[in-house]
Amino acid sequence: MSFSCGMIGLPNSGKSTIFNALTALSVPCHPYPFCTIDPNVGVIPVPDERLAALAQILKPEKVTPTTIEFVDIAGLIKDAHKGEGLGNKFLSHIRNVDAIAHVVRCFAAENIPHVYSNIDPERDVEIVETEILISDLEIVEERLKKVERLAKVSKEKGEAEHDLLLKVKEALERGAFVDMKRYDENERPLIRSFNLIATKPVFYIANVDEDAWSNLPLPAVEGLAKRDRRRVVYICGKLEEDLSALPDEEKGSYMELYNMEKMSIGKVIRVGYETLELITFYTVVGKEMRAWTVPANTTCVKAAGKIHTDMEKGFIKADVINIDDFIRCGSEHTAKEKGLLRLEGRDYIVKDGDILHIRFN
Ligand SMILES: Nc1nc2c(ncn2[C@@H]2O[C@H](COP(=O)(O)OP(=O)(O)OP(=O)(O)O)[C@@H](O)[C@H]2O)c(=O)[nH]1
Ligand SMILES: [Mg+2]
Repeated sequence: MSFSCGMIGLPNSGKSTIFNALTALSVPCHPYPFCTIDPNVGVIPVPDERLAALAQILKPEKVTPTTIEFVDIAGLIKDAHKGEGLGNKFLSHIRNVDAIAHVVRCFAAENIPHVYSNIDPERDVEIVETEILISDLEIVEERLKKVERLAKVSKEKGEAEHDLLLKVKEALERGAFVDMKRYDENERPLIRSFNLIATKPVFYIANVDEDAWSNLPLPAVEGLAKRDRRRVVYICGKLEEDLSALPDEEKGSYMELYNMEKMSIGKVIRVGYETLELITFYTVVGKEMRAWTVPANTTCVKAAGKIHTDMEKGFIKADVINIDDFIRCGSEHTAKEKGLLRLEGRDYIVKDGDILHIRFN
């Protein structure tokens, strides 16, 4: 199962357009608000230069990159919690994602109405996030009621949850996303079980005009990113959607025309991936080379379990070599000679870029 990013933003901010560019699919996006009603879901390979470099050396028959899922949902407007627009119930489609991509409209385009008439990233972000906070508050309040009812039957039951719900409620009422780092390791799983959106890490996707490239970065967006300590990826959604539909050999000349060195979709995927605080490890088994994703601080035995439950159950040891070392040495043999191949046990914390060879019973 892939880790996932839910896309939020105002209607007509370009969520579906960017989703299309990411997935090279074609879901409808039209210049009228609330074009998306049901969610669009796409699983996308994560671009990985190290994996490509390793493939150059080993030339395996099959290279499997790791993936990330993007979920494109309907747009939110002010007072969605009171039923404005499509309301806020559709947010349930992104309650289980791992991170949030907030698409912010920075392109003007007079023929595409902006729900609040003019371009104003700060105002738009505030509107969308306020609706998220209100929707989360509704959930927290419902759950508080339930826990309070339960407490009448058994005093201890639900006490910890009650305290935690109050803490989270207070944060939401302050108008801020919940900083999960402030909670300890025992509290986090319980908070996650509330399925709130405001506890997930966020990054911004600033959707800009084609002719805005030379004026980047945009001060209003940079201000938001700095204030919220979030990363930003600039993209010209429409242009990248069009480019993604072209054959590779034609892309280059168009990109030159627009002074683009690289498409931004790769960066969107990469930043989405990095926002999740994940690490990548690799396996080379038989004819297949493969990248895998696990959260940072995963033990070797758990990483083995990601590949196959039998590997976790019968785990003995793992041969470990860093992918950059391997690429630098050019072969496993040279890496071994230089002492770069290590034998690690079950509690070893897997590092980003480790190539693992699991020995198991
Ligand atoms: N000029 C320009 N138009 C864009 C850009 N990105 C999206 N659009 C257009 O804006 C309109 C709305 O885009 P969508 O991707 O449907 O917007 P959305 O955020 O998914 O909207 P809802 O589904 O209604 O919430 C479409 O006509 C797009 O072609 C852009 O970067 N520049
Ligand atoms: Mg849409």
